[in-house]
Amino acid sequence: MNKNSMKDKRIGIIGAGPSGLAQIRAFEALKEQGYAMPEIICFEKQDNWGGMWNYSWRTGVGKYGEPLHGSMYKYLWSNGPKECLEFSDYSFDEHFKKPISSYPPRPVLFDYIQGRIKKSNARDYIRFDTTVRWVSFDENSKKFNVILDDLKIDKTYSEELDYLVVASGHFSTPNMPYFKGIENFPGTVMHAHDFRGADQFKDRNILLIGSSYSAEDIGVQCYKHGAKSVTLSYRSNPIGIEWPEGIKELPMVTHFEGDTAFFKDGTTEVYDAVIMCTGYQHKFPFLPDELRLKTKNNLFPDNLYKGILFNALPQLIYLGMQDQYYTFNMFDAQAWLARDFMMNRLTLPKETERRMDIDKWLDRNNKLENSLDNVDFQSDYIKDLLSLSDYPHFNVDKVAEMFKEWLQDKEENILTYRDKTYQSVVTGTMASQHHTEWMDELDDSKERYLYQGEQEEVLQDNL
Ligand code: FAD
Ligand code: NA7
Repeated sequence: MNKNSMKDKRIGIIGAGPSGLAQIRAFEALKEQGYAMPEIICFEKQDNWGGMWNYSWRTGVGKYGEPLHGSMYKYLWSNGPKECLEFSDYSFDEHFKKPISSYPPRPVLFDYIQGRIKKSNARDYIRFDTTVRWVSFDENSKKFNVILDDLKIDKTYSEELDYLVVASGHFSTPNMPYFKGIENFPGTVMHAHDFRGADQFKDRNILLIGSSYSAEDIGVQCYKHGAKSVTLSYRSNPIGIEWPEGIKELPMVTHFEGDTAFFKDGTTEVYDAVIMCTGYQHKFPFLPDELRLKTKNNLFPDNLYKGILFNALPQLIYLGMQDQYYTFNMFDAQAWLARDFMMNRLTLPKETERRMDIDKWLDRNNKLENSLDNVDFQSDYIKDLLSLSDYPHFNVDKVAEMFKEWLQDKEENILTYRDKTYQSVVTGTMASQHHTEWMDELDDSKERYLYQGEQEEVLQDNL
């Protein structure tokens, strides 16, 4: 292929979170091989990159009145082993220059994400404080028209683009169910999206609705930081592990009367706060009906060929729209393939054949029965992606094994699973043990995390 053939094309990326940054990195990797780059513009509504990992103390709206993106909170530690998400072209060893533990806190992973992208001129591609308002596609010119707001100077303008990559995330718009009587609940009622840390729930009796990642982690965080009692209320299935005294699971709430919650099994209990850990909506307010991905949170959203290319219009690409076991390395594998498609390095089969491929994955997705099946499914999906691009291969089977061990670790002890260590499939390095057990570690700062304890004090004293 002619290495200059794409240089007049314009590519837009919506969002500079891990998925959008993966897309930029994928192009940079090709540039290093001597390819002329198309014009790349990434639109990011926040004032920094990192997406979810860019913590905000705000709730509701950002400083320019846009819906606040972030759902992460203080004291958030990785909820899976870092060895399961490691970039295969930028290892933890390369970034931190020493082994670190398997479950770093948010600021440390944020630092890692930035390390890879800071090595290039990625920032030059990104327009911060810029919200995508509306997208349309012109059938004649075969181009997208994207309407944007420069929030800082309050100016609306538009861009014409040949390809559009939607990397705007899907854990930001709350799914907020209604329960009869909740409007009269006298205490705090919030969605997990607005939870910013466990401090305010010290000595409180809290009720979490949901039985997935958010309920599990917010429940454990509140327990760790001194909540009086934590109750998780499940709709379909309980998490079903042996909880420590002070955390329990009950079936679904039926209704509230004042500060009392009534549960399906007849139990009633009084609470100080209710946190809806009821998941998120895939929400794309900037996309018209015919271009919008419409899906629930699952491992293979419909209508995306290879999980990324909108089948009716492959020039429209979605990254990271799946429910996630794999995260950063999956976004990379997707972004490399998307890049090859945009660079004419990948020839697509016909729409009907693509549809058959999608159906094959959907069919298998429908038959998944448990978390172990889910891990195998997403692992096979990653292998499929890796077989189609030159993203540096990694041992996916080994990562799948680690995910299964992680599930087991959590089941054995939800309070200590983050003290376990795993081996990198990228470098072979064994993670180190964190200097403090997770339950005793109340400081999630990078400085504290990277501090080497007495060893470092001795070193400092000798300087
Ligand atoms: P996001 O990180 O959500 O980034 C999307 C970006 O798009 C944002 O920067 C946003 O501002 C921007 N954007 C959105 N709309 C617009 C618009 N209209 N115009 C311009 N820009 C826009 N993953 C893990 O691997 N480990 C964990 O421990 C972990 N914990 C999590 C905890 C919580 C509470 C949540 C919510 C998620 C967690 N995740 C975790 C998953 C996390 O979502 C992914 O790791 C990752 O952030 C997804 O990257 P993304 O780029 O697809 O989306
Ligand atoms: P998930 O994983 O989508 O889970 C949502 C949970 O909320 C799940 O247990 C649902 O029960 C429950 N839910 C959803 N709607 C309702 C209603 N109407 N009533 C009661 N319960 C409901 O979202 P999470 O926030 O836990 O995790 C998302 C990401 O954030 C994840 O990647 C983490 O890393 C952090 P169900 O089982 O469907 O019956």
